[in-house]
Amino acid sequence: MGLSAKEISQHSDRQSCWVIVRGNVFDVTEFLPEHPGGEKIILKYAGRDATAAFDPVHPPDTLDKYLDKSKHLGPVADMEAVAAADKNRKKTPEEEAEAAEETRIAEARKNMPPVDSCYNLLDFEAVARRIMKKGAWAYYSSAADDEISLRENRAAFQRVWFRPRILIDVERVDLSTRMFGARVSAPFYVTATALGKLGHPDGETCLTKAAARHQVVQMIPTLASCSFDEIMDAAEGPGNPYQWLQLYVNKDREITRKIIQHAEARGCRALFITVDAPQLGRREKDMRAKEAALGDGGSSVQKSEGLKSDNSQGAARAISSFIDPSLCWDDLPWFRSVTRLPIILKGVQRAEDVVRAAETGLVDGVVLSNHGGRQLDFARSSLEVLAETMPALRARGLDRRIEVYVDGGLRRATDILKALCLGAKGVGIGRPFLYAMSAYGVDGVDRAMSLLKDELEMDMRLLGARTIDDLGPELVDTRSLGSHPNGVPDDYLARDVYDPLQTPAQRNA
Ligand code: 173
Repeated sequence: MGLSAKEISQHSDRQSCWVIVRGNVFDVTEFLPEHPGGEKIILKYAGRDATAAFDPVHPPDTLDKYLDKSKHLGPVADMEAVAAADKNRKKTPEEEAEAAEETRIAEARKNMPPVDSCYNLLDFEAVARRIMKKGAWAYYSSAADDEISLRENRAAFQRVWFRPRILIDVERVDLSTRMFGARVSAPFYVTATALGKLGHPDGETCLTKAAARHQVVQMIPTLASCSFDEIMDAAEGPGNPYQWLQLYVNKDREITRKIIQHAEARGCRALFITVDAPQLGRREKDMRAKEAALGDGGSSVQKSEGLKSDNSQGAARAISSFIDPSLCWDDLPWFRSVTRLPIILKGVQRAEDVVRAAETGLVDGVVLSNHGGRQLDFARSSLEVLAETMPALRARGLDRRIEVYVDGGLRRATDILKALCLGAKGVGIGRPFLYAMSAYGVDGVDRAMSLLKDELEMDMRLLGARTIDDLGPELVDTRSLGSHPNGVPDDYLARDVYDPLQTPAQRNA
Protein backbone atom coordinates (compact mmCIF):
# COMPACT_ATOMS: atom_id res chain seq x y z
CA MET A 1 0.00 0.00 0.00
CA GLY A 2 1.48 3.29 1.07
CA LEU A 3 0.63 6.91 0.44
CA SER A 4 -0.41 8.12 -2.97
CA ALA A 5 1.42 10.80 -4.92
CA LYS A 6 -1.79 12.81 -4.98
CA GLU A 7 -2.25 12.79 -1.24
CA ILE A 8 1.40 13.65 -0.58
CA SER A 9 1.24 16.56 -3.01
CA GLN A 10 -1.52 18.13 -0.96
CA HIS A 11 0.82 18.65 1.99
CA SER A 12 2.87 21.28 0.34
CA ASP A 13 2.95 24.31 2.59
CA ARG A 14 3.87 25.49 6.01
CA GLN A 15 0.54 24.38 7.52
CA SER A 16 1.23 20.81 6.49
CA CYS A 17 4.55 19.92 4.98
CA TRP A 18 5.38 16.36 3.88
CA VAL A 19 8.46 15.37 1.98
CA ILE A 20 9.63 12.14 0.35
CA VAL A 21 13.11 10.82 1.08
CA ARG A 22 14.20 7.53 -0.50
CA GLY A 23 10.66 6.36 -1.14
CA ASN A 24 9.32 7.18 2.31
CA VAL A 25 7.12 10.05 3.46
CA PHE A 26 7.93 12.29 6.39
CA ASP A 27 5.80 14.94 8.07
CA VAL A 28 8.22 17.78 8.78
CA THR A 29 5.66 20.51 9.54
CA GLU A 30 6.69 20.92 13.16
CA PHE A 31 10.34 20.41 12.38
CA LEU A 32 10.46 23.34 9.94
CA PRO A 33 11.55 26.02 12.42
CA GLU A 34 14.19 23.70 13.89
CA HIS A 35 15.89 22.80 10.63
CA PRO A 36 19.50 24.00 10.93
CA GLY A 37 19.55 24.84 7.22
CA GLY A 38 16.41 26.98 7.49
CA GLU A 39 12.83 26.18 6.51
CA LYS A 40 13.00 27.63 3.04
CA ILE A 41 15.02 24.78 1.62
CA ILE A 42 12.53 22.21 2.98
CA LEU A 43 9.50 24.13 1.73
CA LYS A 44 11.05 24.08 -1.70
CA TYR A 45 10.39 20.32 -1.69
CA ALA A 46 7.08 20.35 0.22
CA GLY A 47 4.74 17.67 -1.12
CA ARG A 48 7.43 16.12 -3.34
CA ASP A 49 10.58 14.03 -3.55
CA ALA A 50 13.49 15.71 -1.73
CA THR A 51 15.96 12.81 -1.97
CA ALA A 52 18.40 14.34 -4.42
CA ALA A 53 18.78 17.50 -2.34
CA PHE A 54 18.67 15.69 1.00
CA ASP A 55 21.17 12.90 0.46
CA PRO A 56 24.47 14.70 0.00
CA VAL A 57 24.08 16.89 3.06
CA HIS A 58 22.54 14.47 5.57
CA PRO A 59 24.03 11.24 6.90
CA PRO A 60 21.66 8.31 6.28
CA ASP A 61 20.55 8.04 9.91
CA THR A 62 19.50 11.71 10.18
CA LEU A 63 15.74 11.19 9.99
CA ASP A 64 15.81 8.34 12.50
CA LYS A 65 17.81 10.45 14.88
CA TYR A 66 16.09 13.81 14.63
CA LEU A 67 12.51 13.21 13.50
CA ASP A 68 10.08 11.56 15.90
CA LYS A 69 8.90 8.13 14.72
CA SER A 70 5.27 9.38 14.67
CA LYS A 71 6.29 11.65 11.78
CA HIS A 72 7.57 8.77 9.67
CA LEU A 73 4.42 8.23 7.64
CA GLY A 74 5.46 5.19 5.62
CA PRO A 75 6.28 4.34 2.03
CA VAL A 76 5.08 6.01 -1.14
CA ALA A 77 2.63 3.81 -3.06
CA ASP A 78 3.52 5.06 -6.52
CA MET A 79 6.94 6.62 -7.04
CA GLU A 80 6.30 6.63 -10.81
CA ALA A 81 3.37 8.97 -10.26
CA VAL A 82 5.56 11.17 -8.04
CA ALA A 83 8.21 11.33 -10.76
CA ALA A 84 5.61 12.03 -13.46
CA ALA A 85 3.99 14.79 -11.45
CA ASP A 86 7.38 16.32 -10.82
CA LYS A 87 8.16 16.28 -14.52
CA ASN A 88 4.91 18.01 -15.44
CA ARG A 89 5.02 20.59 -12.68
CA LYS A 90 5.58 24.14 -13.77
CA LYS A 91 9.16 24.88 -12.80
CA THR A 92 10.27 27.97 -10.92
CA PRO A 93 13.07 29.98 -12.53
CA GLU A 94 15.55 28.44 -10.08
CA GLU A 95 14.44 24.96 -11.05
CA GLU A 96 14.76 25.83 -14.73
CA ALA A 97 18.28 26.97 -13.96
CA GLU A 98 18.98 23.70 -12.14
CA ALA A 99 17.74 21.68 -15.12
CA ALA A 100 20.00 23.69 -17.42
CA GLU A 101 22.86 23.01 -15.01
CA GLU A 102 22.20 19.25 -15.20
CA THR A 103 22.30 19.45 -18.99
CA ARG A 104 25.55 21.40 -18.88
CA ILE A 105 27.11 18.81 -16.58
CA ALA A 106 25.95 15.86 -18.69
CA GLU A 107 27.54 17.52 -21.72
CA ALA A 108 30.76 18.32 -19.85
CA ARG A 109 30.97 14.74 -18.56
CA LYS A 110 30.62 13.38 -22.08
CA ASN A 111 33.67 15.37 -23.10
CA MET A 112 35.69 14.67 -20.00
CA PRO A 113 39.31 13.60 -20.55
CA PRO A 114 40.15 10.00 -19.53
CA VAL A 115 41.53 9.63 -16.04
CA ASP A 116 45.03 8.80 -17.27
CA SER A 117 45.34 12.16 -18.95
CA CYS A 118 45.56 13.67 -15.47
CA TYR A 119 49.27 13.95 -14.68
CA ASN A 120 49.19 15.77 -11.38
CA LEU A 121 46.77 16.74 -8.63
CA LEU A 122 45.90 20.11 -10.12
CA ASP A 123 44.72 18.38 -13.30
CA PHE A 124 41.91 16.75 -11.33
CA GLU A 125 40.89 20.15 -10.03
CA ALA A 126 40.68 21.53 -13.57
CA VAL A 127 38.43 18.64 -14.64
CA ALA A 128 36.28 18.72 -11.48
CA ARG A 129 35.65 22.41 -11.87
CA ARG A 130 34.00 21.77 -15.22
CA ILE A 131 31.92 18.72 -14.34
CA MET A 132 30.76 19.48 -10.79
CA LYS A 133 27.50 21.15 -9.87
CA LYS A 134 28.12 24.81 -9.19
CA GLY A 135 26.94 24.52 -5.59
CA ALA A 136 29.15 21.53 -4.86
CA TRP A 137 32.15 23.20 -6.47
CA ALA A 138 31.46 26.33 -4.43
CA TYR A 139 31.32 24.34 -1.20
CA TYR A 140 34.54 22.39 -1.81
CA SER A 141 36.60 25.19 -3.29
CA SER A 142 35.56 28.08 -1.09
CA ALA A 143 37.59 29.49 1.77
CA ALA A 144 37.23 32.26 4.34
CA ASP A 145 36.78 35.96 3.62
CA ASP A 146 39.22 37.11 0.94
CA GLU A 147 40.74 33.61 0.69
CA ILE A 148 44.19 34.99 1.40
CA SER A 149 45.12 32.02 3.62
CA LEU A 150 43.85 29.64 0.95
CA ARG A 151 46.29 31.06 -1.56
CA GLU A 152 49.05 31.57 1.00
CA ASN A 153 48.87 27.83 1.73
CA ARG A 154 50.23 27.27 -1.77
CA ALA A 155 52.48 30.29 -1.85
CA ALA A 156 54.35 29.24 1.31
CA PHE A 157 55.59 26.04 -0.33
CA GLN A 158 57.05 28.20 -3.08
CA ARG A 159 59.22 30.04 -0.57
CA VAL A 160 61.12 26.91 0.43
CA TRP A 161 63.88 25.54 -1.80
CA PHE A 162 65.84 22.31 -1.74
CA ARG A 163 69.49 21.65 -0.90
CA PRO A 164 69.85 18.15 -2.42
CA ARG A 165 72.57 15.71 -1.43
CA ILE A 166 74.50 14.14 -4.29
CA LEU A 167 76.15 10.78 -4.86
CA ILE A 168 73.89 8.84 -2.57
CA ASP A 169 72.92 5.34 -3.65
CA VAL A 170 69.23 5.83 -4.36
CA GLU A 171 68.59 2.75 -6.40
CA ARG A 172 66.03 1.69 -3.83
CA VAL A 173 63.76 4.27 -2.29
CA ASP A 174 61.30 3.48 0.49
CA LEU A 175 58.30 5.81 0.95
CA SER A 176 56.78 3.92 3.82
CA THR A 177 56.62 5.33 7.31
CA ARG A 178 54.77 5.01 10.61
CA MET A 179 51.93 7.12 11.92
CA PHE A 180 51.07 6.51 15.58
CA GLY A 181 52.91 3.24 15.39
CA ALA A 182 51.09 1.90 12.33
CA ARG A 183 52.92 1.22 9.09
CA VAL A 184 51.62 3.10 6.04
CA SER A 185 52.90 2.97 2.48
CA ALA A 186 53.42 6.71 2.06
CA PRO A 187 53.67 9.81 4.23
CA PHE A 188 50.32 11.29 3.19
CA TYR A 189 46.77 10.58 4.36
CA VAL A 190 43.30 11.48 3.16
CA THR A 191 42.23 14.23 5.51
CA ALA A 192 38.66 14.74 6.66
CA THR A 193 36.36 16.79 4.46
CA ALA A 194 32.60 17.03 4.87
CA LEU A 195 29.78 16.18 2.47
CA GLY A 196 31.39 13.71 0.07
CA LYS A 197 28.15 13.03 -1.79
CA LEU A 198 28.15 16.57 -3.13
CA GLY A 199 30.97 15.37 -5.36
CA HIS A 200 30.10 11.72 -6.01
CA PRO A 201 27.01 9.58 -5.31
CA ASP A 202 29.12 7.03 -3.40
CA GLY A 203 30.56 9.77 -1.21
CA GLU A 204 33.46 9.14 1.15
CA THR A 205 33.58 5.41 0.41
CA CYS A 206 35.40 6.29 -2.84
CA LEU A 207 38.18 7.74 -0.71
CA THR A 208 38.09 4.72 1.60
CA LYS A 209 38.51 2.23 -1.22
CA ALA A 210 41.33 4.11 -2.90
CA ALA A 211 43.11 4.54 0.43
CA ALA A 212 42.77 0.79 1.00
CA ARG A 213 44.32 0.01 -2.39
CA HIS A 214 47.23 2.23 -1.51
CA GLN A 215 47.65 1.35 2.15
CA VAL A 216 47.29 4.91 3.29
CA VAL A 217 45.16 6.27 6.12
CA GLN A 218 41.78 7.91 5.70
CA MET A 219 40.58 10.33 8.35
CA ILE A 220 36.79 9.94 8.58
CA PRO A 221 34.94 13.23 9.01
CA THR A 222 32.19 13.76 11.59
CA LEU A 223 30.11 15.34 8.85
CA ALA A 224 30.49 12.72 6.17
CA SER A 225 27.61 12.12 3.76
CA CYS A 226 28.01 8.38 4.33
CA SER A 227 27.50 7.04 7.82
CA PHE A 228 30.54 6.17 9.88
CA ASP A 229 29.68 2.47 9.66
CA GLU A 230 29.26 2.56 5.88
CA ILE A 231 32.76 3.97 5.65
CA MET A 232 34.25 1.44 8.05
CA ASP A 233 32.48 -1.37 6.17
CA ALA A 234 33.93 -0.12 2.87
CA ALA A 235 37.39 -0.36 4.42
CA GLU A 236 37.09 -4.00 5.35
CA GLY A 237 38.98 -6.58 3.38
CA PRO A 238 42.44 -7.98 2.92
CA GLY A 239 45.20 -5.66 4.03
CA ASN A 240 42.68 -3.48 5.84
CA PRO A 241 44.19 -0.03 6.05
CA TYR A 242 43.81 2.32 8.97
CA GLN A 243 41.09 4.81 9.69
CA TRP A 244 41.20 7.79 11.99
CA LEU A 245 38.23 9.76 13.23
CA GLN A 246 37.92 13.52 12.92
CA LEU A 247 35.67 14.85 15.64
CA TYR A 248 33.57 17.96 15.90
CA VAL A 249 32.75 18.13 19.58
CA ASN A 250 29.02 18.25 20.23
CA LYS A 251 27.55 20.50 22.92
CA ASP A 252 26.02 17.28 24.23
CA ARG A 253 29.08 15.40 25.48
CA GLU A 254 27.12 12.17 25.75
CA ILE A 255 26.74 12.17 21.95
CA THR A 256 30.44 12.86 21.60
CA ARG A 257 31.33 10.07 24.03
CA LYS A 258 29.24 7.58 22.04
CA ILE A 259 30.82 8.63 18.74
CA ILE A 260 34.33 8.22 20.14
CA GLN A 261 33.68 4.89 21.80
CA HIS A 262 31.91 3.52 18.76
CA ALA A 263 34.85 4.52 16.56
CA GLU A 264 37.27 2.86 18.94
CA ALA A 265 35.17 -0.31 19.06
CA ARG A 266 35.12 -0.43 15.26
CA GLY A 267 38.88 -0.26 15.06
CA CYS A 268 39.62 3.39 14.34
CA ARG A 269 43.21 4.09 15.30
CA ALA A 270 43.24 7.74 16.38
CA LEU A 271 41.00 10.59 17.39
CA PHE A 272 41.54 14.00 15.79
CA ILE A 273 39.69 16.75 17.64
CA THR A 274 39.13 19.80 15.48
CA VAL A 275 40.13 22.90 17.44
CA ASP A 276 40.05 25.62 14.80
CA ALA A 277 36.30 25.84 14.25
CA PRO A 278 34.34 27.13 17.27
CA GLN A 279 32.35 28.89 14.58
CA LEU A 280 32.52 28.20 10.88
CA GLY A 281 34.32 30.77 8.74
CA ARG A 282 32.55 32.92 6.16
CA ARG A 283 32.86 31.15 2.84
CA GLU A 284 31.23 33.63 0.57
CA LYS A 285 31.38 31.53 -2.60
CA ASP A 286 29.39 28.89 -0.74
CA MET A 287 26.93 31.49 0.53
CA ARG A 288 26.39 32.96 -2.91
CA ALA A 289 25.87 29.52 -4.45
CA LYS A 290 23.20 28.74 -1.89
CA GLU A 291 21.57 32.08 -2.54
CA ALA A 292 21.44 31.25 -6.25
CA ALA A 293 19.95 27.82 -5.58
CA LEU A 294 17.20 29.17 -3.34
CA GLY A 295 16.46 32.19 -5.49
CA ASP A 296 16.14 35.69 -4.14
CA GLY A 297 12.38 35.95 -4.12
CA GLY A 298 11.48 32.40 -3.20
CA SER A 299 8.39 30.61 -4.51
CA SER A 300 4.94 32.15 -4.32
CA VAL A 301 4.17 29.91 -1.33
CA GLN A 302 7.23 31.19 0.44
CA LYS A 303 6.31 34.77 -0.36
CA SER A 304 2.74 34.40 0.85
CA GLU A 305 4.04 32.82 4.04
CA GLY A 306 6.28 35.79 4.65
CA LEU A 307 9.40 33.64 4.85
CA LYS A 308 12.64 35.42 5.30
CA SER A 309 15.23 34.25 2.88
CA ASP A 310 17.96 32.35 4.67
CA ASN A 311 20.97 32.98 2.51
CA SER A 312 23.30 33.88 5.30
CA GLN A 313 24.69 30.42 5.85
CA GLY A 314 25.98 28.34 2.99
CA ALA A 315 25.92 24.55 3.16
CA ALA A 316 28.58 24.17 5.84
CA ARG A 317 27.43 26.76 8.35
CA ALA A 318 23.89 25.49 8.15
CA ILE A 319 24.83 22.07 9.48
CA SER A 320 27.45 23.08 12.01
CA SER A 321 25.28 24.52 14.77
CA PHE A 322 25.88 21.52 17.04
CA ILE A 323 29.60 22.29 17.39
CA ASP A 324 30.54 23.40 20.91
CA PRO A 325 32.27 26.81 20.89
CA SER A 326 33.04 26.49 24.60
CA LEU A 327 35.50 23.61 24.02
CA CYS A 328 38.72 24.42 25.89
CA TRP A 329 41.96 23.03 27.34
CA ASP A 330 40.13 21.98 30.51
CA ASP A 331 38.13 19.48 28.47
CA LEU A 332 41.18 17.44 27.50
CA PRO A 333 41.25 15.21 30.61
CA TRP A 334 37.65 14.19 29.83
CA PHE A 335 38.64 13.05 26.33
CA ARG A 336 41.56 11.14 27.83
CA SER A 337 39.15 9.47 30.27
CA VAL A 338 36.73 8.19 27.60
CA THR A 339 39.18 6.63 25.14
CA ARG A 340 42.49 4.85 24.85
CA LEU A 341 42.97 6.11 21.29
CA PRO A 342 45.79 8.53 20.55
CA ILE A 343 44.35 12.05 20.84
CA ILE A 344 45.41 14.65 18.30
CA LEU A 345 44.47 18.32 18.17
CA LYS A 346 43.68 19.31 14.59
CA GLY A 347 43.99 22.95 13.64
CA VAL A 348 46.81 24.19 15.88
CA GLN A 349 48.26 27.45 14.55
CA ARG A 350 51.16 28.53 16.76
CA ALA A 351 54.20 26.91 18.37
CA GLU A 352 53.12 27.96 21.88
CA ASP A 353 49.96 25.89 21.58
CA VAL A 354 51.86 22.86 20.30
CA VAL A 355 54.21 23.11 23.29
CA ARG A 356 51.25 23.52 25.62
CA ALA A 357 49.52 20.49 24.07
CA ALA A 358 52.67 18.40 24.51
CA GLU A 359 53.12 19.56 28.08
CA THR A 360 49.64 18.42 29.10
CA GLY A 361 50.82 14.86 28.57
CA LEU A 362 47.28 14.10 27.36
CA VAL A 363 47.84 14.64 23.67
CA ASP A 364 49.68 12.37 21.25
CA GLY A 365 49.83 14.65 18.26
CA VAL A 366 48.85 17.87 16.55
CA VAL A 367 47.86 18.80 13.03
CA LEU A 368 49.14 22.22 12.10
CA SER A 369 46.36 23.48 9.89
CA ASN A 370 44.32 26.51 8.99
CA HIS A 371 41.50 24.26 7.80
CA GLY A 372 42.34 24.70 4.13
CA GLY A 373 42.05 28.47 4.54
CA ARG A 374 38.38 28.05 5.45
CA GLN A 375 38.46 29.45 8.99
CA LEU A 376 40.45 32.53 10.08
CA ASP A 377 41.67 34.40 7.03
CA PHE A 378 45.31 35.47 7.45
CA ALA A 379 46.03 32.43 9.59
CA ARG A 380 49.53 31.44 8.50
CA SER A 381 50.32 28.42 6.37
CA SER A 382 50.98 25.17 8.21
CA LEU A 383 54.49 25.08 6.72
CA GLU A 384 55.40 28.37 8.35
CA VAL A 385 53.94 27.27 11.67
CA LEU A 386 55.85 23.99 11.37
CA ALA A 387 59.12 25.85 10.91
CA GLU A 388 58.62 27.70 14.19
CA THR A 389 57.17 24.69 16.01
CA MET A 390 59.84 22.02 15.63
CA PRO A 391 62.70 24.10 17.08
CA ALA A 392 60.43 25.09 20.00
CA LEU A 393 59.64 21.43 20.70
CA ARG A 394 63.27 20.36 20.34
CA ALA A 395 64.44 23.09 22.69
CA ARG A 396 62.17 21.64 25.39
CA GLY A 397 62.87 17.99 24.60
CA LEU A 398 59.23 17.54 23.59
CA ASP A 399 59.74 16.60 19.94
CA ARG A 400 59.50 12.88 20.66
CA ARG A 401 56.50 13.32 22.92
CA ILE A 402 54.07 14.20 20.13
CA GLU A 403 53.76 13.63 16.40
CA VAL A 404 53.31 16.71 14.24
CA TYR A 405 51.28 16.62 11.03
CA VAL A 406 50.39 19.38 8.58
CA ASP A 407 47.73 19.96 5.98
CA GLY A 408 46.64 22.68 3.58
CA GLY A 409 47.83 23.53 0.09
CA LEU A 410 49.86 20.39 -0.65
CA ARG A 411 49.63 19.45 -4.32
CA ARG A 412 53.06 18.07 -5.24
CA ALA A 413 55.41 15.54 -3.71
CA THR A 414 57.90 18.37 -3.37
CA ASP A 415 55.41 20.04 -1.01
CA ILE A 416 55.17 16.84 1.03
CA LEU A 417 58.95 16.48 1.18
CA LYS A 418 59.41 20.07 2.31
CA ALA A 419 57.03 19.46 5.21
CA LEU A 420 58.76 16.20 6.14
CA CYS A 421 62.19 17.83 6.01
CA LEU A 422 60.91 20.42 8.45
CA GLY A 423 59.78 17.74 10.89
CA ALA A 424 56.24 16.68 9.95
CA LYS A 425 55.46 12.96 10.42
CA GLY A 426 52.95 13.10 7.61
CA VAL A 427 50.69 15.38 5.63
CA GLY A 428 46.95 15.53 5.08
CA ILE A 429 45.49 16.03 1.62
CA GLY A 430 41.86 17.05 1.28
CA ARG A 431 40.52 18.90 -1.73
CA PRO A 432 42.68 17.20 -4.41
CA PHE A 433 41.28 13.77 -3.52
CA LEU A 434 37.76 15.20 -3.43
CA TYR A 435 38.22 16.59 -6.93
CA ALA A 436 39.66 13.30 -8.19
CA MET A 437 36.67 11.51 -6.62
CA SER A 438 34.12 13.94 -8.04
CA ALA A 439 35.46 13.54 -11.56
CA TYR A 440 36.43 9.86 -11.67
CA GLY A 441 35.27 8.11 -8.48
CA VAL A 442 37.56 5.52 -6.86
CA ASP A 443 39.75 5.28 -9.96
CA GLY A 444 40.41 9.01 -9.86
CA VAL A 445 41.52 8.93 -6.24
CA ASP A 446 43.57 5.82 -6.95
CA ARG A 447 45.31 7.61 -9.84
CA ALA A 448 45.90 10.74 -7.75
CA MET A 449 47.59 8.63 -5.08
CA SER A 450 49.71 6.78 -7.64
CA LEU A 451 50.82 10.07 -9.15
CA LEU A 452 51.83 11.39 -5.74
CA LYS A 453 53.76 8.22 -4.98
CA ASP A 454 55.56 8.39 -8.35
CA GLU A 455 56.50 11.97 -7.70
CA LEU A 456 57.64 11.12 -4.18
CA GLU A 457 59.89 8.33 -5.34
CA MET A 458 61.53 10.45 -8.02
CA ASP A 459 61.89 13.50 -5.81
CA MET A 460 63.44 11.50 -2.99
CA ARG A 461 66.01 10.15 -5.43
CA LEU A 462 66.80 13.60 -6.70
CA LEU A 463 67.02 14.91 -3.17
CA GLY A 464 69.39 12.13 -2.11
CA ALA A 465 67.04 10.53 0.42
CA ARG A 466 66.50 6.77 0.51
CA THR A 467 63.99 6.67 3.31
CA ILE A 468 61.64 9.05 5.06
CA ASP A 469 64.06 9.05 7.99
CA ASP A 470 66.74 10.53 5.71
CA LEU A 471 64.70 13.73 5.36
CA GLY A 472 65.80 16.59 7.58
CA PRO A 473 66.08 20.36 7.84
CA GLU A 474 69.52 20.31 6.23
CA LEU A 475 67.85 19.49 2.90
CA VAL A 476 65.82 22.70 2.68
CA ASP A 477 66.51 26.40 2.50
CA THR A 478 63.79 28.17 4.46
CA ARG A 479 65.29 31.64 4.59
CA SER A 480 62.36 33.20 2.73
CA LEU A 481 59.61 31.22 4.42
CA GLY A 482 58.71 33.69 7.13
CA SER A 483 58.90 36.80 5.00
CA HIS A 484 56.05 37.47 2.67
CA PRO A 485 57.04 40.51 0.62
CA ASN A 486 57.17 38.76 -2.72
CA GLY A 487 54.32 36.45 -2.04
CA VAL A 488 51.34 38.08 -0.34
CA PRO A 489 48.37 36.75 -2.29
CA ASP A 490 46.39 39.23 -4.30
CA ASP A 491 43.34 40.81 -2.66
CA TYR A 492 40.86 40.12 -5.47
CA LEU A 493 37.74 41.66 -3.98
CA ALA A 494 39.50 44.91 -3.15
CA ARG A 495 41.12 44.99 -6.58
CA ASP A 496 37.75 44.65 -8.30
CA VAL A 497 36.08 47.45 -6.36
CA TYR A 498 39.02 49.80 -6.11
CA ASP A 499 38.47 53.21 -7.68
CA PRO A 500 41.87 54.60 -8.68
CA LEU A 501 42.86 57.94 -7.15
CA GLN A 502 42.59 60.94 -9.42
CA THR A 503 44.94 63.88 -9.80
CA PRO A 504 43.35 67.32 -10.10
CA ALA A 505 41.79 67.97 -13.50
CA GLN A 506 42.75 71.06 -15.54
CA ARG A 507 40.00 73.69 -15.56
CA ASN A 508 38.35 74.14 -18.96
CA ALA A 509 40.18 71.11 -20.23
O1 173 B 1 35.40 23.09 6.32
C1 173 B 1 34.24 22.72 6.44
O2 173 B 1 33.40 22.96 5.57
C2 173 B 1 33.87 22.01 7.65
O3 173 B 1 34.74 21.65 8.36
C3 173 B 1 32.49 21.78 8.02
C4 173 B 1 32.10 22.01 9.33
C5 173 B 1 30.78 21.85 9.68
C6 173 B 1 29.85 21.46 8.75
C7 173 B 1 30.24 21.22 7.46
C8 173 B 1 31.56 21.38 7.10
